[in-house]
Amino acid sequence: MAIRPILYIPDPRLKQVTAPVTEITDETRALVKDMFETMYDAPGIGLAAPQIGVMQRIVVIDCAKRADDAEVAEGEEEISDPITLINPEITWVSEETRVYEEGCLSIPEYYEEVERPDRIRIRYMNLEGETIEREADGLLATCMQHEVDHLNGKLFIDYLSRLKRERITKKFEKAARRAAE
Ligand code: K2U
Ligand code: ZN
Repeated sequence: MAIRPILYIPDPRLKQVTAPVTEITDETRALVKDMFETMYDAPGIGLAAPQIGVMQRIVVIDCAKRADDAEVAEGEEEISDPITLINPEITWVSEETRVYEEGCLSIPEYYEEVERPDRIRIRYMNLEGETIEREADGLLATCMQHEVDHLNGKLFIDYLSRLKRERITKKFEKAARRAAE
């Protein structure tokens, strides 16, 4: 088990389309364990493999409330609901949309409102190789769409105005140049 470094923009790997998983191996299982450990440590409620530099179509998610979540009442039991999505495909989206203030572990400390379909149907393979098709709504649907975007090299800032997007990317490009000096 290892906490892996999370890539920040403008790393070009975050803009690449990732490759489907063709076989679930011990290496895949070890990678998923590292992805969950990295996500919980961040902390986050989702993480896509390209965010740790692995260009495969793998996502981990856990949108359940945990004791460290401010909304969890004192004494409420700590719960978690880890979901592993291999080769996820969104097969249907609702016309109804929902606006959520999104952030991204690869674009730290920036939060902007993004409008996305409120309900989705998603098909994926789990770590046991079973094909799952399920519906999701609310925050889980937002998170799933955010993560599937990562697998296609798309970031939440791509939904913002060019002005807002460029203001954010310029800050990270400047920081990357300084780090390279
Ligand atoms: O993919 C990532 O960068 C992790 C994202 C997942 C996410 C983004 C927007 C909306 C929902 C999920 C987050 O940075 S995880 C941090 C977080 C925690 C609670 C609520 C929203 C975002
Ligand atoms: Zn993200």
